[in-house]
Amino acid sequence: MTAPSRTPSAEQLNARKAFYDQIGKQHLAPLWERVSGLVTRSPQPAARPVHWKYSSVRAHLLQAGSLLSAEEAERRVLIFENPGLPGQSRITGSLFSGLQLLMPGEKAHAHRHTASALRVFLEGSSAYTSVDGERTMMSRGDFVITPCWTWHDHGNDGADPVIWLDGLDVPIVNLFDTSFSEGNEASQIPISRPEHDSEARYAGALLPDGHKAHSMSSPLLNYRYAPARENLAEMQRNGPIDPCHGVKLRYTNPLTGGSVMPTMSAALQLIAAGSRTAPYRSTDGTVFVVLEGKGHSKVADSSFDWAENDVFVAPSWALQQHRAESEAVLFSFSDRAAQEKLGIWREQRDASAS
Ligand code: 1HN
Repeated sequence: MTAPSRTPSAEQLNARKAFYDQIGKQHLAPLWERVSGLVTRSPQPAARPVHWKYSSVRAHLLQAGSLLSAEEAERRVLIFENPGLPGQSRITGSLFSGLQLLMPGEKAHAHRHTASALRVFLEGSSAYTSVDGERTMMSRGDFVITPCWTWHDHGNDGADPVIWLDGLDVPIVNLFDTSFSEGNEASQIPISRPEHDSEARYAGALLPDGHKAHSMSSPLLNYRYAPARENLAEMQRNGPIDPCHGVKLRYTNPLTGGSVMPTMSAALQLIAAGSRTAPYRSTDGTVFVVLEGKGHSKVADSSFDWAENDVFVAPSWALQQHRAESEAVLFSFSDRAAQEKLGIWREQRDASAS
């Protein structure tokens, strides 16, 4: 037990203040003045719940398309910037996200960086991304990964604008001061493997005999929407339905069963028309992308009415509850993979109790 503390006199407080000023010049600070802000009872994210309507972001993105080329921009992306983290290019405390536009015929130059990236394809056709010599054509809802330090370039060979969502672990890489990046002489990396080769090898419940993992990321480049969507529909028919999530599938590295990349996790869930999920929270600030349906979410004190392609954020430990007006499919991603490796990830499934 600590002895009851006496209230310090004005004189004592002045003496302490003078002391803090004095040691501050030596780059020292008193923990006892800081500890409550450093070690909080529960997460206190600066990131706020936030919702972007696709129709308005899309209009701005197309406007960007008329103002500069993909070549000039290198990546023509409008950043989702969390209003609790102004000017920091972060959608949550640990993640970057934005929407990328490629106009017909445009290409995005090859480069690589230590940040890992993921993409969720939203709109357009005949677009590809190429990762370390394998090209994959992307369709709506496809989930594509670009692991750390892999060469990647993109292109739109179709007749319409192409839009996808990018998610990167840039704030994590920068927290550790480990950002490296480089461009390539070639604007496109030569294709060294047949298109969709990784799907042939890794997308079934089979693996190449004798294969050994040589990376911490999944060898599968493109997780197709169509089969995942069918799986959700069947799970929905067969049950059971999870009270907090509806039916939910996590994307995994087929070699390990773990997350697709070391820092980021992704999932796909279906919420039946007219149903409502139970209050839930977890420590991984999560970005939701609406792939199908219309609905409503409560995140902490905020309420969002969402529709197809909208994006919304549930910050760390914020209570979340979703209601689907029509059958809804939500893609989501977060830094859960990193938190689990560090042993600090938590969830609360009966979250209304507290
Ligand atoms: C990046 O390389 C891409 O390759 C997209 O498409 C968004 C945001 C920050 C840093 C690098 C891409 C990015 C990015």
